[in-house]
Amino acid sequence: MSELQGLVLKNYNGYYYVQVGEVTYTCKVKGKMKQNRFSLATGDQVLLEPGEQKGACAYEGMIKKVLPRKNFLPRPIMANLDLFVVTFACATPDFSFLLADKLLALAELAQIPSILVLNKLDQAPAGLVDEVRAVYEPLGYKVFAISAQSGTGVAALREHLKGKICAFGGPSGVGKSSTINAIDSKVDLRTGEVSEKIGRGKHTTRFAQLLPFDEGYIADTPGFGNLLLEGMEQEQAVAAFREFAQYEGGCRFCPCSHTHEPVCGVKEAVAAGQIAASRYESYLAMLEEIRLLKEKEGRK
Ligand SMILES: Nc1nc2c(ncn2[C@@H]2O[C@H](COP(=O)(O)OP(=O)(O)OP(=O)(O)O)[C@@H](O)[C@H]2O)c(=O)[nH]1
Ligand SMILES: [Mg+2]
Ligand SMILES: [Zn+2]
Repeated sequence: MSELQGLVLKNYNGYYYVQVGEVTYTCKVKGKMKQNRFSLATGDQVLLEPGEQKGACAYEGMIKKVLPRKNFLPRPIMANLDLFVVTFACATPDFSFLLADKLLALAELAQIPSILVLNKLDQAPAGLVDEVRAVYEPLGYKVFAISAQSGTGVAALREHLKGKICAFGGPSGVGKSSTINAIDSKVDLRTGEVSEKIGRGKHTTRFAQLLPFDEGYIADTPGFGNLLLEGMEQEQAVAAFREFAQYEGGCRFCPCSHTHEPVCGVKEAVAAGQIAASRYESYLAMLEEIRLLKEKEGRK
C-alpha cells in the first residue's frame, strides 16, 4: 500500500491529525510502533498508511513511522520548530523574569531560536517594557510589546512569523490564543477571561495545535504547570544562559557552577553589571529547583 508523508497538526482525543497536502488524516498509531517506545509530538513529520475512505471528507490512516526531527522541545511538547514565541502579559498575570528565563532556557537547550512577546501593553505598568528590553535585547532576544486587544504591535509580530513553523508558549491567561487570533483573521480560537480567584484563563487551551499561516504554521499551546525543569541537569542550566560563556574564562574551576567557587568570571560579571542581576537570580533559582526535583526523584 502507498505510504504518505505528513505533518502532525494536533493530538486530540486519542487521535493524531496529520496534514498531507490539502487533506487532514485522522490517525492512530500502528501496533508495531507502540511495541517499541515511541514519542510523537505536534510538529512531527510522519509516514502513514491511508485507510479506506469512509465518506467524502473522512480520511483515516495509521502512522507507521516518525521521521528524524530537526529539534524537539519537551515543554510544551513540540517538534521541528523554527521559532519559539515566549509569551507573557505586562499585567494579569504579571510578568515573571524567572518564568521567562525558564522558557528561554528550554528553547536554548533545544537549539530553537526564540523571541519574547509582551502582550496586554494596554495594561503595562510604567517602565516594565523598557526594563524587559534592557535585559533581553542585548542577549539577542527580540522583544515585541503588543496588545492583542487593541492591535498595537501585532503587524510587526505577524511579519516576523511569516513562513516559519512557530509555537507560542507561556503561562495561562497571558493571551497566547488572543494573539494568534489577532495575527490571523481566519483563526478564531477560544479565549478566556482570567478568573480572579484562580488567576487562570477559564476557556483555557487544552492541547497544542498547529494552524496553517502564511506559508508556515503557528501553534497555540496550553498554559503550563510548574514542572518546566523536570529532567534538566545542572550543567544544562549553565549552558542555557547564553551570556555566561564569554565570562567563563575568568573562572578558576572548569566546570564551574558559578555559585560557591572563589574565583568566578560569571559572578564578577554580575557584580560589574555586565550580566543582568535578574538573569543570575533566575539561574540560582533554577539550580535550586533542579536540586529539589532530583531529591524528590531519589526518594521515589
Ligand atoms: N487587556 C487586555 N486583555 C487581553 C489582551 N489579550 C488578551 N486579553 C485577555 O486575556 C484573557 C486570556 O486570554 P487567552 O488568549 O485565553 O490567554 P491564553 O494565553 O491563551 O491562556 P491559556 O489558553 O489558558 O494558556 C482573555 O480574557 C483575553 O480577552 C490584551 O492585549 N489586553
Ligand atoms: Mg489559550
Ligand atoms: Zn564561574
